[in-house]
Amino acid sequence: MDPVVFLFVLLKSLIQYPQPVADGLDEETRLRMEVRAKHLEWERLHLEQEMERVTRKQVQLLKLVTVAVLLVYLLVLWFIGWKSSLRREVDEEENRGANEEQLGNVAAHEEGNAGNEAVNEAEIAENNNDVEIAVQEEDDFDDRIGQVIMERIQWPVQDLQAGCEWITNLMDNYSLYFCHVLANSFYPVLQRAIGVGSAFEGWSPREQDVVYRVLIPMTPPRGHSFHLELDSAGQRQVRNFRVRVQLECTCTGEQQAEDMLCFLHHPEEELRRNQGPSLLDTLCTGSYLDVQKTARWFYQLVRAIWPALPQSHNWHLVLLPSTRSCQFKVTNGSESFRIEMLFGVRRDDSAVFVSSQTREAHTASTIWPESYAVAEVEFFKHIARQAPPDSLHLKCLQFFTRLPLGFGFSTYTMKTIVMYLLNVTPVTSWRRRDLLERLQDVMDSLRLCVQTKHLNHFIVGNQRLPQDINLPPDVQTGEKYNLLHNLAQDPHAHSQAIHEYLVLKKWYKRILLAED
Ligand SMILES: *[C@@H]1O[C@H](CO)[C@@H](O)[C@H](O)[C@H]1NC(C)=O
Ligand SMILES: CC(=O)N[C@H]1CO[C@H](CO)[C@@H](O)[C@@H]1O
Ligand SMILES: [Zn+2]
Repeated sequence: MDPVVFLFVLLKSLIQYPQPVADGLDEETRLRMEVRAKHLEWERLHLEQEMERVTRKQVQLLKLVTVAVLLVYLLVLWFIGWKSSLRREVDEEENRGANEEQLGNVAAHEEGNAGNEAVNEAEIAENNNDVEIAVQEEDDFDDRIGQVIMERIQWPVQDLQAGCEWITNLMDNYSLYFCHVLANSFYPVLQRAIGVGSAFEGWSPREQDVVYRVLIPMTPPRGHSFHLELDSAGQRQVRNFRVRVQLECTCTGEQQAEDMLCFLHHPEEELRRNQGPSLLDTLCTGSYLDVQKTARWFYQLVRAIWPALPQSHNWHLVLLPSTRSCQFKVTNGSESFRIEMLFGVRRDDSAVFVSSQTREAHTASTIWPESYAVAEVEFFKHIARQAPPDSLHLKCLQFFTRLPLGFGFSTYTMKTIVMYLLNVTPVTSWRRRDLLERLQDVMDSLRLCVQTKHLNHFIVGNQRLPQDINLPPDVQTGEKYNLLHNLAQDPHAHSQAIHEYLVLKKWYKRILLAED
């Protein structure tokens, strides 16, 4: 077996260490689990020895290389220093000579000086060349390291950009029909879908089953208004909202509309006979917009419109179950895309939404958690606009989000670390020659986070975000929250995280320094 694969299998078996045995278990099971635990323990010891041996060898190798590079570097520096001190001596001598000559023959002096200048210029140029060559050599060296690392990592084969374009096209097609179908109704008005999540940010932790996520902003239909209410009963870590739907008078004023009856001031009988139901009677529970009802409505729309789309000729639509979003897959025999349509309401004019997406398993159907997905995708776009085309920041992120698959660090933790680094390092320092340094930055940051049990959310309370990402004031100045709060609260989780960090570090070194 390939040693790397072997290690990974071992690691996985370690992570799936059996849970504490419940009291009711029979003796045989207990025995079997004990044997298994022993076996795992043995595997762990073996693994540790293997790791130690490998790292010791690699550290020695690394030391040798470092010493060699340092020696060469010192030699170059010494050579430059020697040459420039030599030049200084020569200059001083010549200046002294020139001064003496000045007293004598002016014409001869001028000639000599001109000659000196020419010589000096040539020498300075030569010295500059030496420095440039030294810097260039160092860059080349780093670039080769970067190249080796790039070749060593097995990058997933995926064309996210083509996928995103296809999905955007599909959503635009859907959008036309949404407008058409909903024109005279009092359902939410659906705005253009916004691609969010890893695929639209340009990276993805998984090779198969990339999920293309879009968020569809909803605005109130005629005669209605939305009011976002912070739900204080929620936990501190997640800010939950409810969307209160209110009927507005359309007799006069801003909302005035000729082709509809006012929900507030026309007799109920007339409304029932001549006009569709208000949003309160369709997708709401009480006076609050209901996520699950809205999701079911989305499913109906997606299914009903599909046959009308040009894509339906060559592609097959499969709806997938979900209570808080609309998930489906489209397949054409050789290729398939998995799509998740989330929906939400924009907070003011900002990049923050309240959305149907949730991390919690059981969220009441009228609860809309605050979502920063759009702000994050905007951050990645902001970086992409400024970064050179050969920037590897997304590869760095991809590397680290694939690496801990099966480890205790979430992809969101790794993404947050990379976002922080992107925000403080110049966008030009993510090229191939900087790769080793940037990867090391991520590892160092992760170590620091685990040590201090602290990693703030990247969006909430971050006042150093790029100006073009518009946040509501309460989010911008909001209380920061610690994504690693569980490490701070649970000592066991903390020691587990330290252990996982150490394993991850060995794994990381193993990949970067692997001997062929
Ligand atoms: C499926 O779609 C992909 C990409 O659009 C295309 O390259 C491929 O030829 C299609 N396959 C079939 C069987 O139509
Ligand atoms: C209006 C619109 O976006 N139409 C697009 C629908 O999809 C086809 C191909 O899938 C495009 O060619 C259209 O431009
Ligand atoms: Zn009215």
